[in-house]
Amino acid sequence: MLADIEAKERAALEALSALTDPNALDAWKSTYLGPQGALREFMQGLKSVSKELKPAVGARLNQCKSALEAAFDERKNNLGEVVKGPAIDVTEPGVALPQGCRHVIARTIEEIVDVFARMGFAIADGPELEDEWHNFNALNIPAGHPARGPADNFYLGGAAAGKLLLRTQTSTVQIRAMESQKPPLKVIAIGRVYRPDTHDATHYSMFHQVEGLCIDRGVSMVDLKTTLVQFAKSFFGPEAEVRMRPSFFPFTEPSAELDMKMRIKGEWKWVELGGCGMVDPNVLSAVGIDPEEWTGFAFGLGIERVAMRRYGITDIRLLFENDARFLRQFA
Ligand code: FA5
Repeated sequence: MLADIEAKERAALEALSALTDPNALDAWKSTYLGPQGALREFMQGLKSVSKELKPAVGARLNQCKSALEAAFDERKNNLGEVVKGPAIDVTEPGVALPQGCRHVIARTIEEIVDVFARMGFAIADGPELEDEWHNFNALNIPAGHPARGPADNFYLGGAAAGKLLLRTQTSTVQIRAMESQKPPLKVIAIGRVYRPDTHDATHYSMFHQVEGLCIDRGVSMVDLKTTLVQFAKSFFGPEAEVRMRPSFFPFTEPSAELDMKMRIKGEWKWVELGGCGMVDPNVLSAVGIDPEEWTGFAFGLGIERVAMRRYGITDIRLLFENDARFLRQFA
């Protein structure tokens, strides 16, 4: 019987190594290791083996079973790998992953923050979803003012509900900063603002603004202009200049439109960047700051316009189309 076991084991191992189809593995297993398989037959034959030989034959059968099971497991793993695909050649050059880059607006924001931080401005923040107090009332824009109309604002639930809207300007953060901090204070706020403007080369319905606010004793227009001149020179280079044209904003008095002289395609031109002025006494009173003791200046610039001028981008829509070929140019 020992010779038969030996022969069967050899036959089983040869059959196993000849297998190439993983689906044939199960058939092999039931032929040799299954309940009706060859090994089982030997086990049943053990009954008729003489008492003296039984322990040796039993031990040989157990050894044969372990050997076949181990060989089966190994073959199964090998065939499994063949099915998964060809082995990886680690010496092949890899596939380079495309490298991303920061968006030109994100970069511009970082550069603006850097310049104002060096001038001693802290960062203030506020929500994009605002109430009427912060977007209008506290900014001296009373009920019934045309700027509060539904054509100029994204109200939630329609103008009639009129409680919450997407902020139209970062000037809302002026109010939040003055509500939460005592003067003197010197902050900038950067963020998204929303207006139902028709999209064209210089207008978008969502864009970014940088707001500046400085409240102290004896602050004047001279401080405002000095700050903006310093910003222009640090950001655009020593030849940059700013100029102010008289304008109107409900929350500043006097108010001005801010132009910067920039090099556009090699030529120096005046470009409008935003609004500015001295904080209106009504605004200071609305947040509980005594306008007899404190004065302040504020400004608000459109960041897309700054970036467009700086990088010679002629259409604002390019900034929001997410075409990687366009954006990669400014990496
Ligand atoms: C304001 O938003 C005032 N809050 C600015 C201000 C702050 C004045 C503090 C005084 C004191 P204005 O609506 O002009 O002002 O917008 C400021 C700038 O945002 C514009 O000069 C322009 O650069 C940019 N801007 C305005 N509308 C759009 C738009 N639809 N798309 C892109 N940029 C815009």
